[in-house]
Amino acid sequence: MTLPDPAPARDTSTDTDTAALRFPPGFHWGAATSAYQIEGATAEDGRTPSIWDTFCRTPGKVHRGDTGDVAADHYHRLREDVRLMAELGLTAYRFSIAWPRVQPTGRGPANPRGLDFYRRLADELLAAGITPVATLYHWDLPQELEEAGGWPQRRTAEHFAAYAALAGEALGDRITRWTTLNEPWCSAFLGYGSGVHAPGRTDPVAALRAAHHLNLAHGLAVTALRSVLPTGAEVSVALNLHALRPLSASAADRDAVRRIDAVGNRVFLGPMLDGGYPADLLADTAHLTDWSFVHSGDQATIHQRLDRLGVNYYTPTVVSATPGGAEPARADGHGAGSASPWPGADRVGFHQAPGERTAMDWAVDPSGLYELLTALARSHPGLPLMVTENGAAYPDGPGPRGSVDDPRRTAYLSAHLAAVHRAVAEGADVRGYFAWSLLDNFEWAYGYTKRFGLVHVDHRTLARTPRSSAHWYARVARTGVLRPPGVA
Ligand code: IFM
Repeated sequence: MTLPDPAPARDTSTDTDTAALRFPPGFHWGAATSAYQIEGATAEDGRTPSIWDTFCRTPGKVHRGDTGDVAADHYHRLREDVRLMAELGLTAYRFSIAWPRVQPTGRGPANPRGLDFYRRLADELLAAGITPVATLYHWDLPQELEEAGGWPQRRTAEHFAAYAALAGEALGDRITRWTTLNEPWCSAFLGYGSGVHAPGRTDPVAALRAAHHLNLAHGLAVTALRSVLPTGAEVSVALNLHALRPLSASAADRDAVRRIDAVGNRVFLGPMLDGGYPADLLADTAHLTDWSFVHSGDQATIHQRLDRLGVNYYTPTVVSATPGGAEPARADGHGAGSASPWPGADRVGFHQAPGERTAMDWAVDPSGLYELLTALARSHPGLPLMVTENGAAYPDGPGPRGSVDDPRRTAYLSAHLAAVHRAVAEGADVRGYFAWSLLDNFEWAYGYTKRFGLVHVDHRTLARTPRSSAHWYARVARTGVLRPPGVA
């Protein structure tokens, strides 16, 4: 995909439309989570370790040595959490299925107790009038598959397709909205490139191989799901697309944008939506690999019709042709690392976007979301879009009366929803919005230090308290109308 001709970086943090905005009827109002970040119960009912269980126990990888062992204890509080969702007026809930819970070790037969948890979750959601939206892979590769080579190995894609068929077959009577992968860019380039995510490898060629096998896994899984799901079921993928800005209008900075667009966006959009890897990506990485791991027929396997494309967005990325600025791994928002997560673009510099920042140090800039949605609507007309993640970390906790006031999160969500509305008004077919996240959770290498929840979780007692942003979001979800924060 070619992003719109990028404009030089500017402060767009106040680009918010403050009039009351009505969303289309049937628009999904959701919240999203992922298994390892909230479930806990990592050693219960037959679940085996994933690469994140191992990574958390590797000294120095995760802040304070935090783990997902308990997380938000959602595994034991499923009913309470669905009740909360109903109180918040959610019409859809996006969660992920833990591969090592439903198919321990990543191969072979299903684990009935693992499947049962997701059956109960889906049943509770359906009884509350909330549409379940399941993601098959949100980064928790069974450790045994990593030991057999992980995503750089082709077999992992084949195992993933078998897991997709198994999950679809067992749960497809209740769950009809499926997403193959969440943010495969993070799995490939943070997991195998910069090493700031599990499994923590720092090998650019392994990262490119992983990206291809994640693409292949997606294509195989779409076919596998469609062969077992009822007619009318929807299949999608959720990509964290980078909204890119050059530091200046110079030709060199614009070329840096092209490089990052290739290895950040088009490495997935190309094969999934357009039927092949972009020529400039192959050229940029030719000194690293000849891409012979792409076998004949792979591109056709990956290029599957999708019912939705999920877009995850938090902040824009500002790049220049000269190294420098913020550390690359920080500027792309996922922790500092010594190795680059960008094969073929090592000499690109990353810079902070202007404007207010969240607790992740990410600039608040809703115009990036608007640009991504309108660019996708132009480049892929007829493909419905979903905002599958968007949100902000702020540390706000309970005040003296026990309530949690988080006006900055409300302002963030409101401004981004206004950007979505603007894209819809200009013709983008956006079918829903999922706030990240329902609950405060395990924020990967940051451990429990970053809080993204609409609902505050006391990590000691595990008590849940909806923040003021949750009450505000509930009003928007119930009415389908976005009013400026503070206006009833
Ligand atoms: O918490 C993560 C999530 O798992 C994937 N998308 C980005 C979120 C915030 O960093």
